[in-house]
Amino acid sequence: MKDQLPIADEDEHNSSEAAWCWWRSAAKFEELAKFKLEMPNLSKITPRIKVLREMERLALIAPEGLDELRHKLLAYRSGDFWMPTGGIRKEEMDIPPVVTLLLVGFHNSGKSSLVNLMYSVLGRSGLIPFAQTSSENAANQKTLFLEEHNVLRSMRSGFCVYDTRGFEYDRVDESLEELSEWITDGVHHNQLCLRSGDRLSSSKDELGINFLRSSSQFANRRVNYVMVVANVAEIYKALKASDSNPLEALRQLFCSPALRKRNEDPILILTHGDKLSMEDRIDGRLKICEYLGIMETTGVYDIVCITEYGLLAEEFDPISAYALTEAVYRALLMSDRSHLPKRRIWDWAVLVLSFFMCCLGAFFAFLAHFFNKLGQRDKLKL
Ligand SMILES: Nc1nc2c(ncn2[C@@H]2O[C@H](COP(=O)(O)OP(=O)(O)OP(=O)(O)O)[C@@H](O)[C@H]2O)c(=O)[nH]1
Ligand SMILES: [Mg+2]
Repeated sequence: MKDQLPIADEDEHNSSEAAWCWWRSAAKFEELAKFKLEMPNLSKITPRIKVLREMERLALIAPEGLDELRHKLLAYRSGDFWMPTGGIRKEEMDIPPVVTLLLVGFHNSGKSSLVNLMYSVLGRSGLIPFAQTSSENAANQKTLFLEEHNVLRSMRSGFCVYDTRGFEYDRVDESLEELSEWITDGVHHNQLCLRSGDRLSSSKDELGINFLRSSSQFANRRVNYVMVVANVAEIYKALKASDSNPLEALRQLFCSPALRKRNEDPILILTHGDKLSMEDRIDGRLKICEYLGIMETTGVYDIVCITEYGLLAEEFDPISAYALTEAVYRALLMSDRSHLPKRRIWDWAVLVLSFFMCCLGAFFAFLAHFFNKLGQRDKLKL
């Protein structure tokens, strides 16, 4: 592994390497090297330099770190990253058999492409597409069902990833309601995501197939962690055209009460960065993080989801491959930290008793109101 910050050197880097290390010709990159040589003056480390440093960290770790992290994920069993706290044993915790990671984001942000990249990087499936991606001009290809993916392609897999239907920028309220339902009620494979304004399929056969597909015989999963996928190119271009709606919609999604229940930020994955110039790509990330009120280098990953035909993602873009693996690893760490203790008989008894007391209270309030009204009517008659 290289022991110092690699600085762009035309002779050393072939063209494909230059493509993954896209940030190395940034204006501030030379400054980053200076920080490495001198004692860093922390006040001079701007957010832009922090992003460059983070990208260099990924580039340094990626070649050896990818295999290591992939093995950790292959060996992972639900609850493995749980830390004993509060004097409670692991058996007393409510840990699901399979940890569920939910991918959410706006239409065409790249959720299904990200799932395919996970199969390629983690399940070593080459380029077989498992999730249906949308082509920009074919509306009927968008994801309409929730899909459960075992991206490691292993029977012992300790986690699964859910691909969801994309939200619309101009219907954020409806999207947040749908998200809240997924988080509260759980999700299952092939769950149909119907929205007002959807034209239901007229063909009887298709209706039958849709009904069977969405059968609730599939296991219901409690959502353990959420990853928000955002199209940085779309948001940044809109901002440049003085349209802040996509960014505001992303903020509402990212900060929605449903995702705040555990008081932790979801992981943010920025896709489509390859459609921007290098400076705009960094600028887009900074603007989004600033608007969302999050650190530009913690829990945020810039991942390009497309692969060149015939190449595994890790050969084509090892840094995106590593960043994706780290994002999944981080999501599992965070979800294992958030398990709650199992409910015991006593907890259930208290819950039932509180419910009963509430009902009783409501009943007496109703009686008081009723007799009060009756008394007033009798008084008027007298
Ligand atoms: N250039 C580029 N294209 C991408 C990237 N990620 C996804 N795409 C393309 O963007 C389009 C939409 O990607 P999808 O993965 O279908 O998006 P989605 O979020 O699943 O869309 P819905 O299911 O409709 O919500 C496809 O044509 C992908 O090939 C990326 O990082 N860079
Ligand atoms: Mg999709």
